[in-house]
Formats: sequence, structure tokens, C-alpha cells
Amino acid sequence: MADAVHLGSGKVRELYALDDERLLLVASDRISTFDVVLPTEIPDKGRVLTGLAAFWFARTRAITANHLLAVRADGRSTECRRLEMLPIECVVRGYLSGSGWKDYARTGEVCGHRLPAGLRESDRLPEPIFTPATKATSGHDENITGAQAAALVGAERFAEAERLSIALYRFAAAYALERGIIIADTKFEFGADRAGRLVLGDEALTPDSSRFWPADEYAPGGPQPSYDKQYVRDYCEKIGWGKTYPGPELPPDVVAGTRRRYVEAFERLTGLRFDDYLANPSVVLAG
Ligand code: PZK
Repeated sequence: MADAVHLGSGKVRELYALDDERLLLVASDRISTFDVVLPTEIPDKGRVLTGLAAFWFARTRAITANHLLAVRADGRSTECRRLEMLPIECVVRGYLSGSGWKDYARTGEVCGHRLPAGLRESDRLPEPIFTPATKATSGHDENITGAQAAALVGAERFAEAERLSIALYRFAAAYALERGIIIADTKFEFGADRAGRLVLGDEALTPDSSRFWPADEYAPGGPQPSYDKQYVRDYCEKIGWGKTYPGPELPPDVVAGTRRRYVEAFERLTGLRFDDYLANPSVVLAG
């Protein structure tokens, strides 16, 4: 870390340059809800997300190359290959939720995909759809059509990003469903390496980059409880917070319940004990 150069901050992550070819991604224990970072941290949240992303990177190598080089001993930092990131978010939706549901309810379409009539909020889609978005530097990402995305990255790049995103989602959603977790939708970020090959970057298939729902509580026709953040959201509703900065401090029982849900998601999906990850983060890379 001594000579790592800070490049930027996300809401809950920090990005450093290690040298011309390598970056360090550090996941903090900060949590955001309703787009506001709360003043209370969830212990080990950053380690859970780092471990899960590394687990998925290791298990999806046959689908796509990715930027992961190493997980550091702290369990929250990953060294990765520096890429030329595409200026689009590669979102895949298997269920109708969030902005996808809003757009469908208004127009019957999501990002140019015409969907069957009569779908309800949180319904499973007949097939997963690729719904790219622009990367907003401030405010919210905006859904765009495939044609708009192709104009931004080139038709060939677009087609490959779409194919890889759908394949990654299909693999992970089927795997997670067997372990009691619905991955309703997810966001990938791709970049190009020096040879111009497309490489999966960022964090992938974590609860911060996806909607995780508990499968045993799935009830389409309305919004679904979040696997990881539901205690936080329920508490925020209960106290009548206006969902604008600053957010409320979380009480110890909400922190403990939320930490337990993150750890539970990690253990269900990886089949590993979280304590074993803390002792040696490389365990997520084996097999
Ligand atoms: C890259 N971000 C998002 C912003 C964060 C993360 N492999 C890569 N090569 C080049 N750039 C990036 C990556 C990755 N991943 C990722 N911005 C650039 C971001 C702020 C903090 F932790």
C-alpha cells in the first residue's frame, strides 16, 4: 500500500494504482441504502463481497477472462489487471424489478426488449435480457437501447459483451438458485486488455452489484425482500428517515442481523465457512 496511488472512490470502495498494469480494489465495510452511505459500518461486509467476487471470477474463467490477479491476506483487497473500461454498464435481468419494472410498466419494453403483456413486478422473465446503461458520473445510470450501447462501444464489442453477460448470468443464477438465492439481476463491467480482448472487471455477482432475493420467500406481484439489506431498509422505514443525506446510525441488532445475512450469502454460495476465508482468503480460488 505504501506507494499505491489513490485513483478514486466509489460509494463503498477505493481504487489505487499499484503500477502501470495493476490496480488495487479495496472494499470497505460501508453500506449504502436508498443511494445514501450510512454512518454505521457492517463489520466484514467488504471481505464478504471481495471473497464472493473472487469466488465467481475463479468459477467463470471458462466463460470469460477476468481482471483478478490476487486476493490479499486482508480479505478485502484485490489486485487486478488494469483495463480500458467500456463506457457502459452491462446489466442482465432475469426478473422484472427496479428500473426494468418501471420502464416495463410505462412502455411494455425494457431497453428496446418488448416483453409479454401482463407481467407483474418481480416476475421471472421468459429469458434473461441484456439491458445496458450509461455510466452516470453523478446521479443515476440511465437505461439505453442496444443500438445506443453499440454506438458507444462498437457493434462487435457490444455483441460480445451481451453474449458474455448473458452466459455469466445464466451460469450464476442457476448455481445460486440451487443454494436458495435468486439473482434477480446483475451488473457487469468489461474492459479491454492491451491486446484488445474483452475482460470482465470490477466486482461481479455480489449483493452490491446484483439483486439477491431469498428464494424461499419469492412472491411475485410486488417488491421482494433483499437478501442482504432488508433489515437496514426495514429499520429506515420504521424510523421514518426521509431517504436523503445524512442517513441514520444503525442500532447493534440491525448491524448484527445484516452482517449475518452477508456471511450467510457467502457461505451458501461458496460452500465455504467464512472463518476459513478470513484465515486464508485464497480458499475461494481453489476448485
Ligand atoms: C476501474 N472503476 C470503478 C471506481 C472503485 C471502483 N480493471 C480495471 N481497470 C481499469 N479501471 C478499472 C478497473 C476495475 N475494476 C474500475 N473505475 C475504474 C471504481 C472507484 C472505486 F473501487
